[in-house]
Formats: sequence, C-alpha cells, structure tokens
Amino acid sequence: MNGLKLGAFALLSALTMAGFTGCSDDSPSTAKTAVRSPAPAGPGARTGVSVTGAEIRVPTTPDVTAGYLTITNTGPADTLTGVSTSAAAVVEMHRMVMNGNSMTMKAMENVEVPANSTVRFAKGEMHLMLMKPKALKVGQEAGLTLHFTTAGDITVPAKIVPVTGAAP
Ligand SMILES: [Cu+2]
Repeated sequence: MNGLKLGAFALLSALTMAGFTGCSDDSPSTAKTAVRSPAPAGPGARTGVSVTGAEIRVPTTPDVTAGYLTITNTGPADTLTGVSTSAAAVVEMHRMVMNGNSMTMKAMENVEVPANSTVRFAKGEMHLMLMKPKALKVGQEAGLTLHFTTAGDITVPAKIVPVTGAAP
C-alpha cells in the first residue's frame, strides 16, 4: 500500500516537473463539435454524455500510472460511478487536494456530472489512477469503460502517451 502511494506520488511529481499542459487542451474544440452534430450513435448518445480525449501515460513503474479524459454532458445530470479497463488491475478516480502546503490525492467513489457540463480529468485536477498497469507502450491504445448511473457504460479508446511528451 505504501509502495503504491509512493509510486503514485513519484509519478505525479514527475508529471508536474515535466510541466504538462498541452495534451488534453487540444480536444475540447473537437468534443464540442462532436456533441453539437446530430445525435451520435452509441452508448450515451441518448442521454447526451460523451467521452473524449482519453489518454493514459505510459507506465514508468509497474505500480501505477495516470489517465485523463473529458466528459461532456449535454443532457440531464448523471453520475460517474467508476472506471474499468483490461489494461490495469484497478482504476481509481482521484482528486488533488491542498493539505496545508502539500498536495495530496483523494480517492472518489462517485463523480457528479451536472446537466450541461464538462467534467475534466486533467493533470493537476481530477485524474484516473491505474493501479498495476500492464506493460503499455507509447502509441498503443487501451479501452477505458466509464460506468454512469444514467448513460450506462461508455467505452472509449485511450491513447498511450509519453510521460514527458518527448524522448529524453
Ligand atoms: Cu492519484
């Protein structure tokens, strides 16, 4: 348990130092276009929930890696009750919380997705923690399945992306 936590903190520190910004900022415009266009087929279409920009950082330890995505909801309020993948043993939903002068991570059981809202799992905010990830390689894809109370299960392909954005 301690090992996992340390691994997670080390990873987040590395991500913070690398100064990630751009990766998930490219997707919102695409996401907006996608949900504006006539009712996309597939899960979630009925309720207006869509998931875009899913990424998983290539694991640098066998213990944990981070995942990011954007949920766009053009319909009524929904609740994300969990995420699963075949690419890791467990997926946790975390939130960064300031605790005095230090950032800590808090696991969430549920994430509310208000009506007509965008909910982002992005660096430095809410994020997914994939525990015991498989040996994923940059350029591969892994499916992430999001479980919603109303929209049901929505599965999206997540790109495996470099931790630093560029080879050292
Ligand atoms: Cu975390």
